Amino acid sequence: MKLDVGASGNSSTQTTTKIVTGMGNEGHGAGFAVEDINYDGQKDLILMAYDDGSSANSFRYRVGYSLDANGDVAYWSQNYIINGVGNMGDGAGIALYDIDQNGAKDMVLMGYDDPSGGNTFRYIIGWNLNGNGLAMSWSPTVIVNGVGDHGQGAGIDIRDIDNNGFLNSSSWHMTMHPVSIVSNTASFIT
Ligand SMILES: [Ca+2]
Ligand SMILES: [Ca+2]
Ligand SMILES: [Ca+2]
Ligand SMILES: [Ca+2]
Repeated sequence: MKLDVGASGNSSTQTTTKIVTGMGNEGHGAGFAVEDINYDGQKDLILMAYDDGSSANSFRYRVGYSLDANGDVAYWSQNYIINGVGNMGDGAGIALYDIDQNGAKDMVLMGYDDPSGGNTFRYIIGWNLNGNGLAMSWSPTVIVNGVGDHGQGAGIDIRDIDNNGFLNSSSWHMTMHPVSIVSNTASFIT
């Protein structure tokens, strides 16, 4: 973890490498997010792996609470396992945002699915995480056209890209790297 990164991307200090036990034997991608999951004023770290089961894949994650300036956490949650979005993946990502703006964070898990032929971005939304990092309900899988037949990684972010007053409207935008942008409305996914 690099600390105090400047405009040049350089950092005068960085932590030692942190090694955390994984959540399976084979993976098709991984991601992380930093948010205050239990609303105690301290940031928490979510580590996610897109586990490659012999057939269906699964998302696996755990929450590390109270991330400190050394990059250490106070304690970890148990591992949570969520059904994946296909059998093969070329990358995966996680993003947290209160999409439906009800005060509780929502979690988007994305797998860049790799069937033979064209790939697809596939994501599910876990609505309204509790303090343990568990979603109250999950959306169906949403499938978005991919950007090629094979990939070597993928990621996801949620931003108000066109600055259309995100907080005052129902529209939201999700970027799936490298180039696919999904615009959506909260009403579409509730
Ligand atoms: Ca916290
Ligand atoms: Ca598999
Ligand atoms: Ca929410
Ligand atoms: Ca493919």
